[in-house]
Parts: sequence; C-alpha cells; structure tokens
Amino acid sequence: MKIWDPLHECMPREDLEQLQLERLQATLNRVYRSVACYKKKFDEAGINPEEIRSLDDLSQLPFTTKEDLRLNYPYGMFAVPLREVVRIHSSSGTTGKPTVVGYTKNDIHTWSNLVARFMTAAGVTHDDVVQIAFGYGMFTGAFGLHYGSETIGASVIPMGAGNTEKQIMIMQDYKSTVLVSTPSYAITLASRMEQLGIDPKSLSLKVGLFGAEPWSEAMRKEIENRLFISATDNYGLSEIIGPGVAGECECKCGMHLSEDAFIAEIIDPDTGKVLPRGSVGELVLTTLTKEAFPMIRYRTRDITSLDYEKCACGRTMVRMKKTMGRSDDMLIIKGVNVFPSQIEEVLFAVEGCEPHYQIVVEREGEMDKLEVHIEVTENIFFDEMKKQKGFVEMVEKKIHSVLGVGASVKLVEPASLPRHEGKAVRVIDNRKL
Ligand code: DLL
Repeated sequence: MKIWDPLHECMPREDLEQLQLERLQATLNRVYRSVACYKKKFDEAGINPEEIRSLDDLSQLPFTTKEDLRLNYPYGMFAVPLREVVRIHSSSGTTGKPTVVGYTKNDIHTWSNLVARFMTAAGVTHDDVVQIAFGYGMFTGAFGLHYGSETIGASVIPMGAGNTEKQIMIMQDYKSTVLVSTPSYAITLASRMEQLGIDPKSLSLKVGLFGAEPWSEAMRKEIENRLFISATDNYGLSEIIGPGVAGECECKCGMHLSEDAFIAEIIDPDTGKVLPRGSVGELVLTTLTKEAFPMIRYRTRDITSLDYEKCACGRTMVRMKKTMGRSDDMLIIKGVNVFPSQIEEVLFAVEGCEPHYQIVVEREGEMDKLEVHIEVTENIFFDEMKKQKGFVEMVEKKIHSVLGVGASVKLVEPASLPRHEGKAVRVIDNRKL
C-alpha cells in the first residue's frame, strides 16, 4: 500500500502534536492581525493569542460558525488581500447568501496534496484514469478531486455531473479505472447499467471515491457488489478546504484526518464542551496551514467520533467515523446542501403562499426526491388548473435557482398541514440510509 506523504501521514504522535502547536500559534497570530472578526472575538473573550501555549489551550478560544461567515459576507473572513486569492468557491448558506471561501496559490497546492493523500490511500496511482462525476462549478468536489488526481499524475476525465448514459459510454470507451461521485450517484450508474444490459465486470473500474453526503456500510456493500469496485469514503467541507479533510485507506476502518493540516475536536453540541477521546459529538475543526481562509474552531455540525488507535496501514493520523447526522437542520439532497430556511425565504417572498409548508424528502430507488408542500390562499387553491400549474412552475423555478437542486411543489388546501403546539415540524425525511 503506497503512502503519498509518509513523513506527515506516519509521524509519531508526539512530533505531530508539536507540529500542530507550532502551526496553531502561527495561525492564531496571523488571524488576530488580519481578520477583524477574529480580533474582535479574541478581544471579547480576553484572549491574547501569544498566551496559547499548548493544544489544550485551544478549548479556551471562541468557535467560528456559519453565522460568522454570513455576517462577514463575502470577503470579511479572508486573511489575505484579494489580489493574493487565485480561486473562490462557495457553499450553501442558511439563508439568501452563500458562504464564500478563497484560496491562495499555496492553498491550492496544499489542497491538491491533501486530496492526493486520500486518493493514494484508497489505492489510486498515476496509472489510473479518473472519471469525475461531480458538478464543476462553485462546489469544491470536482475541482478538489481534479487537482488531486493531476497531482498524483493520473489521467483525469472532467466529465461533470449527470448525463448517466454518457458517463457509462465514457467509462466503457476511455477505460476509466476510478469513479469519483456521490455514493447515491454510483447506485444510479449501477442501475442504469443493469437496464442497458451492460455488465459492470466488462468495465475497467477498480476503485470508487465517494463523499459529499452521508452513506452507510450497507450502501458500501451494495455499490461494491453491483459495480465490482472497492468503494471508499472521503469527507470534507468548503469552509475548511473542500474534499481532503479526511479519507479512508484500504483498511476501510474510518477516514484518516490530515492532522498536520487540521486540529479536530469533538464537542457536545449543546454545551460546547470538549468531550473525552472516543466520544460521539460534533466535529470542530481548526485549519493549520491555510493562508486565504483560516478557520479557528469551526463548528462543522457533523456528528461523529474519532479513533486514535494506530491503523494497520501504518498511518498515525486519527480516524474519523462515518458521520451519524448533523446538529443543525441541513439536509443533503443529491449531494447538495439545503437548509430549510432557504426554502422558507423563497416561499415568504411569493404572494399567495401561506406561512405553512412542509418539506418531504424521500429516496425513490436510489435518488433523493425533494417535495415542498405549501398551503396557499383559497383563491389560488380554487383557481383554474392552468393558473395553478403556472404558479407551481414559478415556485419550483425560484426554489431551483436558490437551492441549485430541483424540488417538486405540491399545493395543499389552506389549513390542511398538521399544526404543532411546540416547534413546527417543517422537515419529514423518509430516507433510510
Ligand atoms: O461536500 C466537500 C466534499 C466534496 C467532500 C466531495 C467530499 C467529496 P460542502 O458542499 O461544503 O463540501 O458540504 C459539506 O457535506 O459538512 C457534511 O455534512 C457533508 N459531507 C461531506 N462529505 C461527507 C461524507 C463538500 N463523506 C458537508 N460523509 C459536510 C457524510 C459528508 N457527509
């Protein structure tokens, strides 16, 4: 089993922790000087970055949340002038505006190497042909894996998302050996191949690198049995770097988190207290090498646990378990992050929508399906079919343009959705992962 960066990936933990501390101190000094939001946060908490002398001191620092990014939209959290930024990506915000992240030239280099690490750990080499079936665009998935593949020296096919039959044709003709996509799209590909009478064994595929959404061990087995590949998991988020935070090695017993680049903590999402090693809680990440967009104690909202036992592969980096959910209400629909508040904002701006709605998520076969049930005023509900259809189409279009993923809108009679005494139940997620 090849290791991309043995010096760092197999570092004795004592040395690793020393490196983390040095990088943390440098990062804290830098953000204090160059990011107004951090200066204010540290001053308010009475913290002088010079006084952070051990990794344990990290827990004294305030958290960073998506709300901080929203308040500092678009460039307020950048630690370098825009002229040093060579790339900008973004991710869903909880309302209206997305969160914006930036990379310097060095950041792109760091990112590419971190992705090359987990790709190598999953078994990818320079002899491979990597088909990327993530959407190219503001999403970090496609570019992250693209640059990582090139760094390894593999041949990249920047196929992009969707267009399933063409994906299969390219896979056959170009002899792709590695598939990069969401796990749910891998199942879509397998089903389409079955419908078309194509035997996956006739393809050259060996490895699948799947991420961007939660998936279970059962789903891994299904993908492996249907596509005849080794299916591996990898995790990341735009605010921290994109893909490349953590990824599985061939032992498939948790995702190695690149601790020379990030410090991981597990906290109780309700109290914010750091939990003892091995506990299940919310993952909090601090970046140690990023220039343009450093993050201190960023609350990922992902629930997981960390395993510090040494792995059979020889890597010393902690292993992150598959995520078990979120501590907020974010949904991931076909790999796209969706906050119910984004849908609410659209509905509130449309005349005729009552403030009662429900979001229903199903998994039809292997695809996520998003439905929005809206109570509408009587004149719309009893309007002629043609007008109603136009109204539905208009709302669907607005939702699609905000979320970047389609939803089917169903109009329901005024006062027909269930009312609750406590919190309204806005989301019904019927997917079984
Ligand atoms: O999804 C980055 C990424 C792209 C990771 C491609 C892996 C592969 P965001 O769009 O910012 O970034 O979404 C981040 O997606 O907080 C998790 O909730 C979820 N997520 C990402 N990877 C996994 C995974 C990318 N392997 C959010 N398992 C994160 C479960 C995942 N959830």
